[in-house]
Amino acid sequence: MADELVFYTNPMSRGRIARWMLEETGAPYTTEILGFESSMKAPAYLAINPMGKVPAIRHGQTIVTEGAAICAYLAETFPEAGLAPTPEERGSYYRWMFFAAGPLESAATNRALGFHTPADKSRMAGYGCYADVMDTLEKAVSASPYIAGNRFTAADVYVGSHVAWGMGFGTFEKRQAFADYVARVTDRAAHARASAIDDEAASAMQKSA
Ligand SMILES: N[C@@H](CCC(=O)N[C@@H](CS)C(=O)NCC(=O)O)C(=O)O
Repeated sequence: MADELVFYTNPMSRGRIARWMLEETGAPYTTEILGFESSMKAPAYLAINPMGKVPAIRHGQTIVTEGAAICAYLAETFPEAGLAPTPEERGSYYRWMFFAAGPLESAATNRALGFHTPADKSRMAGYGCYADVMDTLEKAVSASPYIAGNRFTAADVYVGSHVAWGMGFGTFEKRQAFADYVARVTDRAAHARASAIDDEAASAMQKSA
């Protein structure tokens, strides 16, 4: 029997990245929706993710947290989906997935919170400064149709989600290359399915609040 796959999320969160990736795999999974101030901080969930944050998955006895790790784990665990990198794609795949999880996420979050790296201290910050991160991202999404080459991989689920969110929430500059990349990577049935599921769950939560 296949290992049970359980997805812990909130539809108004980075859990949407993992939902998209789960839908891409085609693997059956069950969803546990958690409330931010309630079940996400309860002992049962803290045993899964001591950070009290979503997303997380449990696959059999294996727990994976962190959106990027979930994307990479699912791509390797369900190779039939064809979203893990080939040897030729591997370098760019990991490079840009880690870039998005580290420098990109930190630069965008700090900026949104009003923190700007002092020019003489950018050497200390892993992301240097926001402007360099945006310029680097633009080069990365323009170098090839997809972030790791000529075909869609799990790295596009992760990087594409960040770019789409950043543009939507105004934490990224609105550059044409970003909009074009988002349009390319989100034009997929799994993305549409995942969005519909989370939109419906979000509206049900809002109605019952
Ligand atoms: N580094 C984590 C961040 C996860 C995260 O911050 N999730 C937010 C929602 S978008 C959360 O669960 N916040 C609840 C809280 O911190 O109380 C990842 O990339 O998955």
